[in-house]
This record gives sequence, C-alpha cells and structure tokens, in this order.
Amino acid sequence: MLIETKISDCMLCVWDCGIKAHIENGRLMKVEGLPEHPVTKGYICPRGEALPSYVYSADRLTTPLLREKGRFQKVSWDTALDYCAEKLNDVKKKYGARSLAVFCGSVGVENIEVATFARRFKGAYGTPNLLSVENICYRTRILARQLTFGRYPLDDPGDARCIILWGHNPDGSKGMLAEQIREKLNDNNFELIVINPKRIPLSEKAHHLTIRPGTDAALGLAMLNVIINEGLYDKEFVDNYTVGFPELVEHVQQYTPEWAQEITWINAADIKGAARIYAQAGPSCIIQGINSLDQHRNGLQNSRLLSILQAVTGNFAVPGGWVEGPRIPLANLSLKDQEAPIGAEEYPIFSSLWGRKAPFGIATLLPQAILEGKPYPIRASIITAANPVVSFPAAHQFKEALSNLDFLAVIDPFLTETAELADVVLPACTFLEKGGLSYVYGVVFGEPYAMIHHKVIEPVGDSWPDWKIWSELGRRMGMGEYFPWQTDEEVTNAFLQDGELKDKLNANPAGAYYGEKQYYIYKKKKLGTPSGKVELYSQTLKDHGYDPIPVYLEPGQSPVNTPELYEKFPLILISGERAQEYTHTQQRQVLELRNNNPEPLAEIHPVTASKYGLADGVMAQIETKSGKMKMRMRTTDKLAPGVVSVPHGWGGNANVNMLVDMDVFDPITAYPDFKTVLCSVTPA
Ligand SMILES: Nc1nc2c(c(=O)[nH]1)N[C@H]1C(S)=C(S)[C@@H](COP(=O)(O)OP(=O)(O)OC[C@H]3O[C@@H](n4cnc5c(=O)[nH]c(N)nc54)[C@H](O)[C@@H]3O)O[C@H]1N2
Ligand SMILES: Nc1nc2c(c(=O)[nH]1)N[C@H]1C(S)=C(S)[C@@H](COP(=O)(O)OP(=O)(O)OC[C@H]3O[C@@H](n4cnc5c(=O)[nH]c(N)nc54)[C@H](O)[C@@H]3O)O[C@H]1N2
Ligand code: SF4
Ligand SMILES: [Mo]
Repeated sequence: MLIETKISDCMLCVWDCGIKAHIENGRLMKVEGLPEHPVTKGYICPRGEALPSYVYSADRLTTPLLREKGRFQKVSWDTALDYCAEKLNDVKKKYGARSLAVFCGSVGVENIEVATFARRFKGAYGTPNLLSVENICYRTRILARQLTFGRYPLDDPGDARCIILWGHNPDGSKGMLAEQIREKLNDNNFELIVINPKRIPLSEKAHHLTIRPGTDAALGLAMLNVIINEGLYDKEFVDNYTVGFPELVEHVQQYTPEWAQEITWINAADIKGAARIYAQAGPSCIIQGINSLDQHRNGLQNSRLLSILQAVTGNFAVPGGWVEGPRIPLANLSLKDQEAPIGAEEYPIFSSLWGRKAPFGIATLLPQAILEGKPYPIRASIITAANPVVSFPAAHQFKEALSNLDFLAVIDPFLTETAELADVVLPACTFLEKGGLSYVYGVVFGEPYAMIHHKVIEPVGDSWPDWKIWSELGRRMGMGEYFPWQTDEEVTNAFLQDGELKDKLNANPAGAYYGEKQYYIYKKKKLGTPSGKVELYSQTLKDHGYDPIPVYLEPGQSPVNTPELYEKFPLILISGERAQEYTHTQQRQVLELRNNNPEPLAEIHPVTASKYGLADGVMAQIETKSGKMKMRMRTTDKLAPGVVSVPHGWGGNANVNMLVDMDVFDPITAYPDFKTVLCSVTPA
C-alpha cells in the first residue's frame, strides 16, 4: 500500500488554512491542520476535517451535462464545449458581446485561478460584464476604508488591548480569530466589547451591547460624540494627519448617547462605557462583521463610521489597530475592458475610485438586465463557483431571470439549484484535485500570504480544473492566443512572473507570509486620499452627492420608516449568521457535517415565541412582504426579543433569500438591505 502525506491548503473558505493530507493508494483518507503554516498554525475547522467526504461525495458531477428536451444528458467534454461555443457565438452575433455576463461567486475570492480565468475569458470574449459577490460582500468595507485612509488597512489585533467584535461571531465564521481572542482574554489587560443583537459565545467574557439590528450607525455616532466631547481622542494624530475634524465635532453634537438609546435599544450609560473603554484601553481594533453592517441601505456610511472611530482614536497604522501590509507581486492575467460593466454609471464610486477601476459590475442588477433589458439586454451567462439562486437576495427574481436566458452554462463540482437551470453544466474539480497558487490578501490577520497550492488527488470522474475549462472553451471560440497554458504548473508559473517571489514560494512548502506591516505610514508619506491625509470629511463623497460625514438612516424596513409594514410584520429578521459546518450553500451533502447541523433552525427569544403562539422545536411560518416559508424554531434567550435570526445557504423551501428583496439598497454600492427585513411568525 502506498501511503503518502501531502502538504496543501484548504480553499473551502477565505481563511485558506494549511493542511496535511493523508493519502492511501491515491485516495484521500484524512486531513489535519498544518502546524508549519505561518498564519493558520495547525488550525482546522470541521469542514476542513471533512474534506475526504466532501471530495468523494456521491453527489459530485463526474461528466458534463447537456439539457436535451428538458432533461440533462451525460455528454462528452467535446460535445458540451462545442455546444457552449456555438451558443456563445450566436448570442454575440445577435446581441453583441456585452450581452454575456460572467458570474463568479465567493470561491473566486479565495481561489485566484477560479476568478482570474473567469475574468480573462470575459475579456477575450469582449464583454465588460464580470459580476460577482463583491456587490454584496467585502467591497463596501474596502471602499469605506479606501475613502478614509487612501488604501485598505486591515485588522491587526495581535497587540490590541481592546477588541470590538462589531456584528461578528468568529466562532462561526473565523475560528482562528475566536481562538486568538480566547487566548487574549487570559490577560487582565485586555477588554472585549461585543455589539450584536445576539449574545455570541464570546459575549460571556465581554462587555456585550445588545443592539437593535440595522442601527449600528446610531451607536457609532454616539460613541464619537462621547469620545470627542470627553476629549478621549488622539489629539496629536487628529491635528497632524486628518482633515475634517472641526466638521466632525460639529456634526456629532446632535448624536448624543441619550438620542442613540432610543434607537439602538442600548442604555446611554452602556454606550458611554463602551466608548470610554475603546478610546482609552488602546491600542484598539474594531473587527467588523462583513454582512451585518454593510448589507444595509446606509452600508458604506456604517463602515465609514468604523474607519472614523479607528482614526480619531489613533488606531490607524499602529500595532494592535488597523494596518496595511505589502502587496505580493503576482502577475495580472486579466485583459483590458473596452467599456464599463452594468451599474458603472449609477454607482460611480463602486466602479471607480480616484481612477482605480473595479473589475466587476453590479451583480444585483442582473435580473433587471435579463428581464427588462435595462440598461441593455443580457442574454447569456456563464456562472462559475456561485449559487446565486440560493445566495443572492430576491432569490425568486434571480431564478426567474436565469430561467429566461438564451443560454446559461454553470461550472461547479455539484449540481446546485443554479446549475439545475442551466443548458450546460460543466463539472469542475475541487481545489484538492489541481495544483495552483493560494493567495490571501490579509483577510485573516492583516498581511498577505501566498503558497504554492499542491495537488492532493487526481480529479474525481471526468471533472476538470477551472483554468482548463475556460481555456478549452476559449480555444474552440478562436481565442486560443489568450489561453496558451496546458498544465497546472504552467498556469501557476504564469502568476509567478516575479522570480524572487517564485523562489521564495518554492523554498517554503507551507507558504510565505508577508509580515512586514506598514506601521506609522502616515508619518512617512502622503496617504492615497486626495488630501494626502486621513479623511474624516470626504470631499469625494460630497462631490458625488453623498454625505461627507456619515449620518444615521433607519433601516429600509423599520417600525419608524415603514410603520404600516411594521403593523403586519412586527419582528425583525436577520439572516446569515455563519455556522462552522457550512460555507454558504455548500456541504449540505457531507454526512458528518450534516449530522451536526441537520436542518435550518430559526432562532427567536422564548418570550417573543410565546407571544406568537410558538415554542421551541415547532414549525413556524415566517413571512415578509416578499414571501413566506416554513422553518423549525429554536428558542434562545441569547437573541434580543423581537428579532428572528434565520441561517442562509439552505436551498429549496428553506431559502431565506425568498424573504429578502432588492427594493431597498445602498445608493453608493447597490448593496441590498439584506439584514433588517420586517417579518411575522405564526404556527405552521
Ligand atoms: N463557517 C463559515 N465561515 C464563513 C462563511 C461561511 O459561509 N461559513 N462565509 C465567509 C464569508 S463570505 C463572509 S462574508 C464572512 C461573514 O462574516 P460575518 O458577516 O462577520 O458573519 P458572522 O461572523 O456570522 O457575524 C454576523 C453576526 O452579526 C450579527 N448581526 C446581525 N445583524 C446585525 C446588526 O444589524 N448589527 C450588528 N451589530 N450585528 C448584527 C449576527 O447576530 C451575527 O452574530 O464569513 C466568512 N466565514
Ligand atoms: N440571506 C443571506 N444571504 C447571503 C448572505 C447572508 O449573510 N445572508 N451572505 C452573502 C455572502 S457574504 C456571500 S459571499 C454569498 C456567497 O454566495 P455564493 O458564492 O453564491 O455561495 P457558495 O455556496 O459559496 O457558492 C459557491 C459555489 O462554488 C462551487 N465550487 C466550489 N469549489 C469550486 C471550484 O473549484 N470551481 C468552481 N467552478 N466551483 C466551485 C460550490 O460547489 C458552490 O456551488 O452569499 C450571500 N448570501
Ligand atoms: S473551511 Fe475551515 S479548514 Fe477550510 S479554510 Fe475555511 S476555516 Fe480553514
Ligand atoms: Mo461573503
């Protein structure tokens, strides 16, 4: 028997943990964390441990599928790709290249090959329309930080003496961080503040503020009011390295803790207490949930407030605050666009900030482009590494739109709900079945990390790596010059045109970590903002007609904003708290994970439950203005009364995105107001 251990990394989610894969006769048997990994240091979550069951799942697609007379037939790669090429050429002839949308999901964030080849193909084909999860995830906070600091500084909590977990539960979404915080909690000189409508596991050792969902800006403004009026800000930093402080001082006067108490459900005394701890215990690091604050009609401004808090307290570019790392010099394999993608005109800052162009359009505009031909018709799509029918808001609209295309191809290892709508499904192999490059820009702890990603097993069935699928399709469409590579290694080398980087990665099997952080950068050079300083007041936002300093806006649906809706739907629905077992819509087929988390459960406070005739374990109907569904309830006194928390990623009748629409959105980024939807619950 041939027994081997291979070093690689897990690409099931953005944290990209190092792994040791144990293989017997070519079959993956067991996966462990990799202690030598410079960032994850042996950490592994249940999904990583369950990788053997994931890759060998009976549900894996093993051949291409082609829809014939309404039903999928197994076909050869030649047949499937010839069909795709013919259809894509037809669409181009009939409607022009821009009528194709290439759509890439969150896997594209952690898997550079998946994203790069999707992007390269769209460039070669000539469409500007690359759509991605960026329009519901991450981009808002990146933009908010760029607008404030000129670049994108990341959380650097290692030396922090105060951490605020703001709308974030790392035990579900960022296991390594949860471990790191638990270690820090052993130190008497460390303070943890949790801002969340739910008491998370880490709340037990924290100052916990139970907030009304969607009101974080009111809290942030009131904290600024306290910090400024009590003189707790960093005067030296503010005076020398920021612009707009006098305007900010004036602006926050109206936002007193007493004002915020009414809005946020948090006592004014607790707001003051949290502001004082945060400003005085420093260095302090706000660790921001990605979804809770950004997916809001005022999401960019919510994120801006956190940047302003970090700035006035002097927690920018210091150890324990927010800091930027260096860039890793990877080759850019994308091709130039001839025109802007959909949404660029309506969302100019999202699409291009100070000439830095975003490579993607506004994904939530896709249904409108397909169904209404606005701003022009999109008639074909290739969706890779995404399951928008389950993961995007207004799921029914996405489903209807994708069903109305002239041509839809889906590239995925599994037959997802989105793939079920396709004309052709192309089986991608998983990351364990291909070699490549792993690259993480500091989503973990503030610095970039890269590693040669080692192939662990041969592709399952007749599945192919993403690069090969796009390349073979490209060659069939006369675009072969853009896809010269034939092997995983050639593709990896294409990214590694910088010889020094290549040598460094080859010399470090567990990867290279670019730990040199750019501390006190503001003392050394002008920042990348137009003023060269930290912009508390943003002239750029003002010039575009937005608030230069954030204001508070009620959530799109709320007792105050839409009282008539509130009468019918008196509870607040939040969705998408992460669970260790699943990445979004994935892994439901992996038995050991499913056994631990067998069905979606909607959480509710026991008092709220009994008010509406419900009890722990019963089925309830959850209804919003957009739709209704049935789900089992779990009562927990950890969640604020009046709130219902529903997990995302479950398909079919448990798809929470059937309850969420796209009517209300952030005017700067088009992010939907995903989190604070009014709902009712009744016994099913
Ligand atoms: N296991 C697992 N990990 C993942 C993922 C996954 O699918 N599975 N997805 C990854 C991705 S793509 C992302 S974007 C991140 C998401 O990461 P986050 O968005 O940080 O998600 P969570 O850590 O679950 O934290 C969300 C918390 O916000 C709280 N919350 C809800 N509404 C509000 C509100 O209005 N205000 C405040 N203050 N809190 C609120 C919820 O109760 C919940 O505890 O996770 C990543 N990690
Ligand atoms: N209600 C609600 N909805 C949400 C959220 C929420 O908090 N609440 N969160 C949102 C967020 S932050 C995000 S990022 C999105 C995520 O939305 P998506 O990216 O659409 O979700 P995933 O389930 O991760 O879809 C990834 C797909 O890629 C496939 N895949 C895996 N590996 C490969 C590969 O190597 N190649 C290819 N081609 N495919 C592969 C998987 O099988 C899966 O079908 O969900 C969003 N949806
Ligand atoms: S799924 Fe788990 S093991 Fe894999 S990268 Fe994410 S946190 Fe790490
Ligand atoms: Mo995300």
